[in-house]
Amino acid sequence: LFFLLLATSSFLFAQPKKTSGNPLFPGWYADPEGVIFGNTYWIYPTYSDVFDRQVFFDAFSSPDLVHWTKHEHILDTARVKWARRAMWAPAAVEKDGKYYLFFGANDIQSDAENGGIGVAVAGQPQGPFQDLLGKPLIDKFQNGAQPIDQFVFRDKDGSYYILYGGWRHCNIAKLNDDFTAILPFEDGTSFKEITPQGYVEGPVMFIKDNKYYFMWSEGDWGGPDYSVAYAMADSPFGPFKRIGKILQQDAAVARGAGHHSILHVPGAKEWYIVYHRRPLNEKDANHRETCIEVLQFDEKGLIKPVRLTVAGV
Ligand code: FUB
Repeated sequence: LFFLLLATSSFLFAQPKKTSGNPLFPGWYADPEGVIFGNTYWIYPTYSDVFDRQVFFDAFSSPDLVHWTKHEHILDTARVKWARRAMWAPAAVEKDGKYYLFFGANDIQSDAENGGIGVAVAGQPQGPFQDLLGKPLIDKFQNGAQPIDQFVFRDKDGSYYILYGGWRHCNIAKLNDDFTAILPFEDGTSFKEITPQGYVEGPVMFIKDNKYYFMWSEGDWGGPDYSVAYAMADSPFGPFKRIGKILQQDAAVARGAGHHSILHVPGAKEWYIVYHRRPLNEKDANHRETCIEVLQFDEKGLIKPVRLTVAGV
């Protein structure tokens, strides 16, 4: 009787799973871009295959963060003529019924090389995506910012901005209506530097209670101390006041926690941070897994430190 009661009570009081747990899905998936299209959660990560090549993207969709469907090869280098090698760190956005995937390619180290940030478009979130321009949208260093790690942000007035930048520089630029060009600002410049203190790469921006939150990755991307920090401002152009780190390695769980994005259903109580991290026993720089945690704010709107979990909640 005791065991029957125990089994019945644990059934009645069992909490429904909130996510599929960490990692969210198997495979070396990094730089996860989490985004909500309609009633569906989507994640667009970088994929590193067994040869450490990053020549195509898979995407994952879920109605509930628990059950995931994998969408294979939504874009690959064969469909992007100028992408000779690695494509990574996608940013996804829906506009006027079309789905856009911004990505970095070729990892250029100077303006003499071909590559930078490209844009692909599809009629549905699972692709297949096609290269929109036949060339990069941003192919040069501006203000010292390497054209990688882009994030597309929709401001309150409906304007779209692209934030991007490696090499410890972050730029913001205004996108035109169909994402085929960068629009100059009123002062005639096209790129404004908004690098906050400590910034390395992987910018993310969102608005909450009229405040602009700017988050980024810092530390060495291949090392254990990779982490996420943030700043706040009253405008997308800053000035951004650094608040501090909120996500970092936990020697008991995983190392190298960084390159993240945010999931929040408008009006819902829950906020989530989607990020990658390295299993404790992994040494390969590209062996990173996509994970999720709850993101919480205190009464002043400051982000509380995030705990790395195995359960993913
Ligand atoms: O995946 C390649 C690089 O690793 C990204 O550009 C960085 O943000 C880091 O996550």
